[in-house]
Amino acid sequence: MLTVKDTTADKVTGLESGADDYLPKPYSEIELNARIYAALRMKRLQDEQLLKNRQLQEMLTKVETLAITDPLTGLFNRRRFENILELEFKRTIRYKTPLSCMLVDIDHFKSINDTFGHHAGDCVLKEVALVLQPLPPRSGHRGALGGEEFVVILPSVGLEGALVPANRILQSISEHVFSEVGERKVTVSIGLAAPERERHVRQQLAQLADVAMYNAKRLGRNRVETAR
Ligand code: GH3
Ligand code: MG
Ligand code: MG
Repeated sequence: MLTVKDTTADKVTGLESGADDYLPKPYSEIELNARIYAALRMKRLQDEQLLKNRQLQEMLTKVETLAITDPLTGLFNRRRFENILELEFKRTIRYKTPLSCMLVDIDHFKSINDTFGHHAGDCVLKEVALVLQPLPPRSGHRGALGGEEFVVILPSVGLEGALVPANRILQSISEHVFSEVGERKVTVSIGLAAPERERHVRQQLAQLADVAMYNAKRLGRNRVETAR
């Protein structure tokens, strides 16, 4: 700001109204240039800092995404699963809406590995995720829990309602032709559980689904069992 007003109060008013610097007239051109260059130096430092902050933020976002993603399938991982389950559980209790949890475990996966190799096993895992992804309901949260276990959290869907998508998954997997395992059919066993109103805590829900899934194994695999 260049002005004829040059009392201290004038300078303060000028700076307070947004001027970065203040020179009274008559001014010296040399001083004006020196002050402009000083201001440009500050600006460059600020710009560099902004850029650094932005790069840092991008890196943080990437790391955060990696931390909640299963590297093989791209689905969310166990950590994120716990998180979503907790959020959905709270919602269920607050709004008294249903909720169900589906645990999907590949049948005899060890033998797939043993027969076709670990790489083929990995391909099967990826393809199971691809089959799961587009199946209804769209609101279902799909995750990979590590190993050969998958999970689907179904907000606003009760135990009866969850049987439909569960059977759909069962059928889609058993009909899918997997690329690295020749003629071999791949099946899954599914355990379903739903919280009884306000009685179950979050961990119990996952445990119940696990028990139901093991019942499905015990009863012959390639089937859905619900926890009652
Ligand atoms: P079940 O029908 O009872 O579930 O039998 P299963 O063979 O599927 O179950 P089990 O728990 O005995 O074996 C799971 C196998 O999954 C053992 C392990 O080597 C394999 N596995 C775990 N994680 C991975 C992975 O990321 N990639 C591959 N290829 N194999 C994995
Ligand atoms: Mg398993
Ligand atoms: Mg298994």
